[in-house]
Amino acid sequence: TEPSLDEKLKQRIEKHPCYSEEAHHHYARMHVAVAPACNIQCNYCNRKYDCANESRPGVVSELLTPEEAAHKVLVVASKIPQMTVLGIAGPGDPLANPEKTFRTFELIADKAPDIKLCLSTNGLMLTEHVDKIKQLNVDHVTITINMVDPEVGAKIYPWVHYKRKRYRGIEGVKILHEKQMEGLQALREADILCKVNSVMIPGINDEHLVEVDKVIRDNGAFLHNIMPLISAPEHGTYFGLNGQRGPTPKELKALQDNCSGNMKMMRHCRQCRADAVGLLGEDRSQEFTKENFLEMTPEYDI
Ligand code: CLF
Ligand code: SF4
Repeated sequence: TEPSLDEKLKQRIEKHPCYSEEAHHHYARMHVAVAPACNIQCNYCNRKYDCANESRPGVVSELLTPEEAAHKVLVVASKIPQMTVLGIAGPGDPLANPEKTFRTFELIADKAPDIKLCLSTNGLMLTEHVDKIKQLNVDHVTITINMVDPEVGAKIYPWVHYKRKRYRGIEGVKILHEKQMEGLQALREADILCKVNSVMIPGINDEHLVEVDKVIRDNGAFLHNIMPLISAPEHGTYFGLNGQRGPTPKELKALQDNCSGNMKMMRHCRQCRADAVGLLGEDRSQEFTKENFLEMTPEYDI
């Protein structure tokens, strides 16, 4: 059984299609792809495509400037009134592109203050930016946490780029791990709702994710979303060189069941693209390509 949420918390999530399973039937989200750079390397990532930590592999989203992104949000909001949440989730790491990410949020908060702002990050630069995130009223932050043991992490992350220096192997993973844990605590202290995404990689972190679930829950995460590795070389995802497979739906469900303590487990994630538009199950991104939306004017002032 799910824990009972107090009224205030309910209100914060009731129109967010990812944080509330119920909401995803009625409310839509959109992403704007304003953040191209990334500061770590995941073994399953091919940089030609969207960030695989919050995205469907094999998809190339059209990069936008913050101004183009803000225009797009107003256009979409006037065509899709159920659109309640604007997320920045790539195509790289939003906090490896802080100027672009925050400029976009500022423009949207100014022109469409009713739209909830959402952010997804690998967590490396979260503590540096948590004050700004709070100040901009971003109430939903996702951190992708694939391990809490750097030995496991060493099989997932070959390097981390932190403060102008590249750290290889376990040295880099330790920095990432510490920063992710600090980031979780900083979100808790700032009272920002935190979801954790974990990519399930059979034979690498699948059993370990039970421990990850426990640690993040103890550190105040609100929701855990375990996503399957989608491993397909033709889609630009691969794991190392040895043809790592993704989990079967049965394996994924078994792990999610194993983890379900007293924290909610997200089970309706659709692994969206970095320029996704619409309800979680529908993809309307192609109605709003740059070529299209730049020609459209919002139907009303929001
Ligand atoms: Fe986007 Fe992510 Fe915000 Fe949702 S998606 S930044 S929390 S608004 Fe949602 Fe898509 Fe799954 Fe992400 S279904 S990939 S969990
Ligand atoms: Fe790729 Fe995302 Fe990992 Fe960066 S955080 S390497 S963009 S999957």
